[in-house]
Amino acid sequence: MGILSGKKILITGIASERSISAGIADSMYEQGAELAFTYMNDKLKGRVEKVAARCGSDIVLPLDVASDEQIKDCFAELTKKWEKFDGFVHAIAFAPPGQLDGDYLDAVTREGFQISHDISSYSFAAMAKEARPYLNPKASLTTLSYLGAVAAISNYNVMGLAKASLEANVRYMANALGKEDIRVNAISAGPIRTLAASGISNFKKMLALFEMSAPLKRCVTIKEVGDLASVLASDLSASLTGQILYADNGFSISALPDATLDLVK
Ligand code: NAD
Ligand code: 0WE
Repeated sequence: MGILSGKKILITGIASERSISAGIADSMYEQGAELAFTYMNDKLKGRVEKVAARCGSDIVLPLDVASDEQIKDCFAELTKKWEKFDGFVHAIAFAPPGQLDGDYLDAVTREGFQISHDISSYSFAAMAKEARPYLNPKASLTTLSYLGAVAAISNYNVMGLAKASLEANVRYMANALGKEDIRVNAISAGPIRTLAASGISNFKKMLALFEMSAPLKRCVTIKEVGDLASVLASDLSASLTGQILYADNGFSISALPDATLDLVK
């Protein structure tokens, strides 16, 4: 029996086998959860169905979080299958092309700012608003963040601001939902090669530097992030809410790693 047996959890954010949320789904399925899935558009439907099938699920629903109507419809459809459920995973981020490259002030625009905050932060609260009536006590909501929320990282630009907003959102949502015994947390993951990371300048170099610098001397895998997400969704973390947990092999606690000192003569 796994730590999630009897739990029903909705997974968003799968765009490929490499998606962090695919690693989360695999871990949660291994831990005995019943899963349902969303896909952003028809292009991604088949890929999500594939992950759903291997996780024993045939609940695959459309959800573009830019649309309030789609968010409403998604939970209305879900509750035709599940009267109540035990939480969801929000693994969604988007900044318009051009925002995540070069000098922050040159790149940022009013529209880029608005869209990235809407899709990457507001959508977490928007989903919680609609899911609320259907959530069981002890439900758990989890989102994905990145270190760029709390430190300036070249090229991450306006996404850093959107993640800072998302992390504050975690605290305000935890505060609002606590009275219903619903917990809200984020996992701040180290860099992982996914579609969201493809086309990012110097990503390969970032991974190499990460591997050298992190106390555990390796990159983070989607399965490792998935296993932490399973703990957050389970009753084994019943006292944990409003927190940002770092699934980063210790990278963020090290200020001057030996390996980077060796880069200088
Ligand atoms: P990914 O490209 O596999 O997933 C991003 C998902 O966002 C996609 O499935 C896409 O369909 C979805 N999405 C974008 N706009 C949407 C919309 N309007 N409606 C619904 N879905 C939408 O990449 P990933 O790396 O697995 O990203 C998942 C989460 O993890 C993101 O929040 C990302 O910021 C975060 N994260 C990623 C890394 C990394 O290095 N890959 C590190 C830390 C945090
Ligand atoms: O959150 C992210 C990236 C999310 C993302 C990616 C894209 C690429 C394509 C959001 N919007 C878009 N829009 C697009 O048009 N990550 C944590 C991955 C990531 O992105 C970086 C990173 C890391 C890590 C950008 C610069 C520096 C590091």
